[in-house]
Amino acid sequence: MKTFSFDATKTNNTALRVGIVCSRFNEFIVQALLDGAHRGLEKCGVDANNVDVAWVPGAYEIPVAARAMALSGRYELLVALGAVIRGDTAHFEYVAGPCADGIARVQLDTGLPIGFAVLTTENIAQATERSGPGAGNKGEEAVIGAIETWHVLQSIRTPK
Ligand code: INI
Repeated sequence: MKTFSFDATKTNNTALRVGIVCSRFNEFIVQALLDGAHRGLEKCGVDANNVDVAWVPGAYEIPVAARAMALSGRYELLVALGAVIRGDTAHFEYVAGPCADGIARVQLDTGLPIGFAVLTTENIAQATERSGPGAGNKGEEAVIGAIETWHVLQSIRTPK
């Protein structure tokens, strides 16, 4: 029996190339998620020179940018960062649903792991809680989760 299980912070990740898609809507929250993502990359030992960040206007545009990054062949894994906050406009569902569905579709169509930290919250306080400098920053969690998933997929494809 083989078991494929990894602690991403204990694997060798220096050569991993990471693409991050950020949405500018609610930018102060997304910037805090990006700060968390950088902390996660550092904890996992990813070389900062191997990380690209693409900013799009809103969460609705994240899937198409993630798809372009995935199809470029230049990244082992991607991370999606955004903040959809219900109070902001009436079309919360029209943005949050397609964003999540689109990212899931890109992930399955391309086979690239995509860490998902597009917050969908009722208010700014909930979004702030999930994007702070300490534990529980969803950007940091998404990076570490995507790296873990990449190692699992590698092992499934080419078991040692
Ligand atoms: N985009 C977000 O990222 N978060 C939101 O909360 C949001 N709201 O509430 O409207 C939002 N809308 C913009 C959308 O993502 C697109 O950028 C826009 O519709 C242009 O295509």
